[in-house]
Amino acid sequence: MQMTFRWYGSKYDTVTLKQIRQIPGVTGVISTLYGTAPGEVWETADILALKKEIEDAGLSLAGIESVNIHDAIKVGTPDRDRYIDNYITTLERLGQAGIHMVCYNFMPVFDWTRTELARVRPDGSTVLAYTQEAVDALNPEDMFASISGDANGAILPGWEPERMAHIKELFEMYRDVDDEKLFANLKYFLERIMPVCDKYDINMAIHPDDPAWSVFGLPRIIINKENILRMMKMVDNPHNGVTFCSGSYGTNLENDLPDMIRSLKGRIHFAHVRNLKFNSPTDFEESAHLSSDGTFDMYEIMLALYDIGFDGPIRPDHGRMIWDEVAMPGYGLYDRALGAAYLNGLWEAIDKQHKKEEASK
Ligand SMILES: [Mn+2]
Repeated sequence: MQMTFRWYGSKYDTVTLKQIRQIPGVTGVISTLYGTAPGEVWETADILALKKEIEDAGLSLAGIESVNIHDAIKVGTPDRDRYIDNYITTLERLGQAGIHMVCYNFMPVFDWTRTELARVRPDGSTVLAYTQEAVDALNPEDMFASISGDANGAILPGWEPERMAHIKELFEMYRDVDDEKLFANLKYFLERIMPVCDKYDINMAIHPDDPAWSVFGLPRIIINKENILRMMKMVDNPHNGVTFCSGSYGTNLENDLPDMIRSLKGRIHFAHVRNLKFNSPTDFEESAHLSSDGTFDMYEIMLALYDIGFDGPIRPDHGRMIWDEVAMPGYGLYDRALGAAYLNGLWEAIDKQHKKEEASK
């Protein structure tokens, strides 16, 4: 595996590449052209400039998170082919630039959903949190207002104000889209992009829906083992793979995370590893990465990744806001750096133990 760190670009991120370079064991950056809208073709010059900036800082551009999917593709409107053509052009250009992993998601209307961006924990840190009760009490239009007001001035991924201004129309677009239609539209999209992925060896890594269930009556399909295996099978190409995000699949306590990882051997192209702390099955908050601070056994998650021979980029995920840092919620430097160091520590211990056992056989 390669330990990486998500970075939004020097125009948007409070964290610098120099700081990332100084986190022990972090060698790569996961980035995007944050200013582009879903459906736009990425300019080669912009891709190369991003890559060069990262490489000049002594890091590698280990993959893109995300190239977002236009709603026309998810809904399956008559003009979807135009947007898929644009997507293919972007993939072509990324492939030509030597980029081989692209994360994306297929969530209708909203990207990840939280009801609080700064819940105070007993240690004084603040974290993103979710309660089903709060979602049930809101209508979708208010959701955006409630989430954007608390973002430390940052634009949250998937919650771009330009899109959210049209939220009523977006909901209208998805009115007739159920799980089956969404699966069919995903299949159509994947079948069209696989040739360019084969040509340039680009691993597509779908990010799970977060939380892993329907919100506001919208369909959500990338939520559990059954559905993700269905997706692998319906377009059975190794380039059709997943981002294994423990914090997203983990929102549903019925998801057995190590078991899911093992069932996806060979198809996990990117890993987001973080912990959650559940206060009840419908109330969770993001905790420190350490097992004992949350609900998940992080050792078992890393062991499962090790056992399947995972060799793609991995990154710590949302962190707590600590030490008075002001940054995009979830995306400060300090707690994610602690997360990277911890995950590297687990991996080193697992690897050394494994090699010792092999040597003594
Ligand atoms: Mn994630």
